[in-house]
Amino acid sequence: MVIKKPRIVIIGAGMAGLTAANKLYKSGVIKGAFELCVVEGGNRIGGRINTSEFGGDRIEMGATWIHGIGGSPVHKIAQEIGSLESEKPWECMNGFLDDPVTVAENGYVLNPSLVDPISNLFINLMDFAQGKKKSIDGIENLGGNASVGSFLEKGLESYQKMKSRNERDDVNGCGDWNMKSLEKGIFAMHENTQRTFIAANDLHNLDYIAESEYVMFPGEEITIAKGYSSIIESLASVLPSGVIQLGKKVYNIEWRSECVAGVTGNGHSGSSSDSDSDFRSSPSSRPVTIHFLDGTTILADHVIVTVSLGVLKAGILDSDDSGIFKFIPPLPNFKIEAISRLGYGVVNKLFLKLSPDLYLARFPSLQLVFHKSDDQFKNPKIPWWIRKTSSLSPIYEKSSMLLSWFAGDEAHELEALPDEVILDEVSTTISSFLSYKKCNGNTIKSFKFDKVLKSGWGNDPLFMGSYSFIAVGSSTKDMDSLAEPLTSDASPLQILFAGEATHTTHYSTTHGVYFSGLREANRLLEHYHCINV
Ligand SMILES: Cc1cc2nc3c(=O)[nH]c(=O)nc-3n(C[C@H](O)[C@H](O)[C@H](O)COP(=O)(O)OP(=O)(O)OC[C@H]3O[C@@H](n4cnc5c(N)ncnc54)[C@H](O)[C@@H]3O)c2cc1C
Ligand SMILES: *[C@@H]1O[C@H](CO)[C@@H](O)[C@H](O)[C@H]1NC(C)=O
Ligand SMILES: CC(=O)N[C@H]1CO[C@H](CO)[C@@H](O)[C@@H]1O
Repeated sequence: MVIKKPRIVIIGAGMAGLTAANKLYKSGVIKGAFELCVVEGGNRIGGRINTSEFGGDRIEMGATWIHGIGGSPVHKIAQEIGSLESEKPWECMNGFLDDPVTVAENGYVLNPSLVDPISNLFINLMDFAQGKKKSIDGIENLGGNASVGSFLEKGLESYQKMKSRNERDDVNGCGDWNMKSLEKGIFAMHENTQRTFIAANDLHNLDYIAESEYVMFPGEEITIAKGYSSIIESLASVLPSGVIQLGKKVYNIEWRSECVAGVTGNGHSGSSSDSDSDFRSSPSSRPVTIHFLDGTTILADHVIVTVSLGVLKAGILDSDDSGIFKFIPPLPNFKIEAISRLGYGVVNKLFLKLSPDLYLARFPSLQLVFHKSDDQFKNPKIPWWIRKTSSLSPIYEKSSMLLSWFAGDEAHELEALPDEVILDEVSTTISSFLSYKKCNGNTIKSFKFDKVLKSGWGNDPLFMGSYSFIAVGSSTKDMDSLAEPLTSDASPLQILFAGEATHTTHYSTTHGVYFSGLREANRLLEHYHCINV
């Protein structure tokens, strides 16, 4: 009789799944220790890494930056495979563009002497919240707040109090703005940039304490010349064809919950441990059965789940069993609670190609300051979904391809709008912001864009959003709970969890994802080394 090798199935061919597959293949499969396959619901690998072409440029629809090259495993791979150089220009090849032009609604170009003090205040406040600074000159009573949003609000208030600002302080030549409203507008612009970093609709929902627990890698932040997908392809290249199966959308996962023994799950009530009515009379030798939407099934000894926190949340909320990612029996309570508490939001990128007759000299790296939505001076032609956009910039110097980032409700709306509406409303907005050019005798009647491309992370059922954050009411402990494997005495390590939302200090980033994939691969490798396969 042939003894069956243990079978490991990885759900999801994003960064987490492919990192784990790469490690398990090199350290286990080629030694004959077990079988491996990766099942992916979409028709491509990469997940939230999605390098694309648009208007002749290589652009990133998802992950864009290596957030700090010092110690980053993603940077190391990119270096090793020669992905950091290219003949063709690439998105943000010059880093963050210098010398942005800041314009306030209705076309007031702001002097850096107005913008910089508020930008510095914002940076100082964030440094304080992140524990990099112990005090801020002239500002007292910081900290002790529940959310980053309320902390920032208080910081600006203290600043304006210190400067004795009031509504009557004019700003020279900016008719419908006064000093107080202008400072608020500039501050809000920075908050809106922060929303896109965090994927939070509202910074009042971002936990204050967690902000200081997050770890950034040191060094420059750079983009990848040959595209982020080159990292993915490199990880996948060790796997023989057939290991990755595309178009396999998981519907539900049947596992055996008898004697659930969470590694650190003591004190959590394991809801499912006593409800084990579905113990089968002649159980298969493999404890887990994965059911796909196409009606097929795969049996497995171990499953590494790497689907997004958004997909896990949708599975929990989906009470009418409409076929979104389910566990049977349901996950233990402590996991359900962690999944529910953690924050997960939408960020989308919008690319716009300038009309050829408008290439002009050079489109500026534009920072946008909007009136508050209840301000009497606000321009009624600018729609609400553009009012929290903080910038519109060429993707590299002199490029005619422009990029804006959107978060939260605005990012959702962007997905829902037809391309023509986007083109029309952005043109109107930018034309009104840049109408100042008229003053220079250099009349620009309207800014026209030819083509538009936007990402769609919020509505895609394979993602349901972009990345996670620590919401008020949750903590990084919830990420540990999420990372805890489901295991039982009879069938150890049945279900393991990797992915962006399972790393407590580097969540939301590709390098955090990489570490989580290695962590789960190593968990299985250790398990099998112990019993000397
Ligand atoms: C717009 C945007 C910008 C970003 N910018 C950056 C950045 O600059 N720097 C950075 O470090 N990170 C960035 N990120 C975050 C980064 O992309 C993610 O953290 C990372 O790619 C997530 O990898 P993952 O493997 O955890 O999940 P995923 O990439 O989501 O992989 C999970 C896979 O599971 C599949 N799947 C889902 N449901 C099912 C199912 N039912 N059956 C089968 N398969 C399923 C999905 O199709 C997907 O391929 C960005 C993300 C977005 C969306
Ligand atoms: C990935 O990129 C392609 C374009 O190459 C795009 O059509 C698709 O919508 C992108 N996926 C998401 C979720 O944005
Ligand atoms: C939740 C919390 O601690 N909020 C505090 C934020 O800071 C202000 C000003 O110090 C306090 O009044 C709040 O209680």
